[in-house]
Amino acid sequence: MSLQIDSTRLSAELEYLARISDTPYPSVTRVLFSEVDLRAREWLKQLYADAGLVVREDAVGNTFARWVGTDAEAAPVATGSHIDAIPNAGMYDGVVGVLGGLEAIRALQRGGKRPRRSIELVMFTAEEPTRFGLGCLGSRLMAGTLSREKINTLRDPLGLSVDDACARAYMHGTLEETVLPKGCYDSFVELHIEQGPLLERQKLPIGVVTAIAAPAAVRIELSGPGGHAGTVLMTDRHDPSLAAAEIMLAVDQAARATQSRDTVATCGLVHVLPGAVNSIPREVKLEIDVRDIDGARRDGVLVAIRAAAKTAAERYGCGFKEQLINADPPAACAPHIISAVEESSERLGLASQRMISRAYHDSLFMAQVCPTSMIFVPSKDGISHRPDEYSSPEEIANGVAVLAGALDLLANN
Ligand code: HGY
Ligand code: MN
Ligand code: MN
Repeated sequence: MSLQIDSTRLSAELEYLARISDTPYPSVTRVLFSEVDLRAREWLKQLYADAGLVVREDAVGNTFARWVGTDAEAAPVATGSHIDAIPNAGMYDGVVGVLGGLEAIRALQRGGKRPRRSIELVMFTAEEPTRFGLGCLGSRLMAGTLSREKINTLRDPLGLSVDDACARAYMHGTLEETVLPKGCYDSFVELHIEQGPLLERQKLPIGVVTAIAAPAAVRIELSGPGGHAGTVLMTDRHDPSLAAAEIMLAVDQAARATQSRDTVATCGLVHVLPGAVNSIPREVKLEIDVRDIDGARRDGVLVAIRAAAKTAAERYGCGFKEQLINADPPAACAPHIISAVEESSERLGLASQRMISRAYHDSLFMAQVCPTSMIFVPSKDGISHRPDEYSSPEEIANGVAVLAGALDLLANN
């Protein structure tokens, strides 16, 4: 089947969605259930309706748009990604997998052949950790990996719980109902920008993901008496920002110490309170991100960081609290899904290469629901989570065509 991707329409939709944001174009900020997030969701549901898809939404806002196949009872094939964006991010992360997934379905519809299995486009809620500090909230719930007690510990910056936030966004149902039943999907394929430099450097149009790195995050809170920056003598100070500085360096050193290029770590969030130039810090909150394709090696780095943090807090006589936010296993992608993507690329004359994903994605959790893989398209200079994130219309259209071909293969197997 020769598929036509409407790249002009897709580009226009990407540009339109990029402007539904809390920061000015081309920067995108779209945090879970913000006014812009809700507006973007409504706009997407209209696009799904225009494509004749059957739409449903679960209690946390995961949205499902199904093209019903000839065998409506057969387990569907799914695709999808997220549209939420961390502050001052780019316009392609996640969105390419949602709008690109929609265009893949529309291209198959234009091909005139209804698939045997239904094809379902999923828009996952809160892939980014911005609001509740935990990434992949929607797909974790779908995979049944988020316990009620863990959900109850989550609070947003205003102290709201996940349940409160869902109620205020007029979501219906309970979080427990979001868990997908076993066998609900035959397979899942996510189209996503690479967010790294490898495909561009090797001049390759398509990446086929074989595994997804294991993400972990730790929150550390350091405290001290604070006080007047001018009057408290240096010998009397217990300044948590000094402990924090040592910990941030220890994070970097612990990752480099494994000597593997697959180990990465950073301290992406630093809050200093009260946050006045002439007041000695009273509290410093750090959030640390550690990842590796090897779960055990990642855990070793976590141990080293937590030990260094405790030592630093003792050295400066600071209060010390730590909380492991998450430490997830890596995901292995399914060989037959990888082969379906490779076959689709080959049929299109597009070179592809197998690779790991260093970023996490909803596929990390969908791999616990059904056989899963991902399709990557190049990111200019490997840039992502920045307003200058970029993938060209042609690169995106290639990814959409490969996705459409893979969905067609999987939905008619
Ligand atoms: O952080 C990640 O890997 C993803 O982009 N949320
Ligand atoms: Mn992201
Ligand atoms: Mn993403």
